[in-house]
Amino acid sequence: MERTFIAIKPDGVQRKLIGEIIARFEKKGYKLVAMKYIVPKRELAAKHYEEHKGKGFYEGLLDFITSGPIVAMVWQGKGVIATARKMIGQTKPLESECGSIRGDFGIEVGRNIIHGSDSLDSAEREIGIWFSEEEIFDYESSLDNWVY
Ligand code: ABT
Ligand code: MG
Repeated sequence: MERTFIAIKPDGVQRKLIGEIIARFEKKGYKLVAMKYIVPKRELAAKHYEEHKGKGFYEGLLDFITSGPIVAMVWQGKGVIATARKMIGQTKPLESECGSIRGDFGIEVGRNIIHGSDSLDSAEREIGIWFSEEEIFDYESSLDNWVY
């Protein structure tokens, strides 16, 4: 089953959006298979955002993402990588559709609330950075038959 890495960023946590965001993914039918609440070390954040190294916003981005607790998660289900990106919205909240998380709750690109992997490659890479195999729990659920 497909998996993606989702993180509620420090602004999402501070703005009390944890429950709202998790509820959206649960109600969609996706399964939470891993979760941790941490203040990321700069080294971890740098690995996560290595594709942006050298860009003007990179150091500020690392300052921001390491500035407080985040909720790091792995969500599982059919089409979850692309669908999570749709549920999240565009990088710039003001360009995001209403109904998406950033469209409903965000304004600034540097305060865009949530992260979601943008491809199968990045999902696998990011899950590997944030979680070990033993921290991921795939479990049988009686609801599965009603979602699929
Ligand atoms: P992430 O989910 O954080 O990866 O955002 P997304 O994939 O939608 O957008 P990308 B391009 O990966 O941006 C990563 C973070 O960098 C911030 N950013 C990006 C800026 O601050 N200025 C910019 O011009 C761009 C392109 C937004 C993203 N995260 N935050 N916070
Ligand atoms: Mg990205």
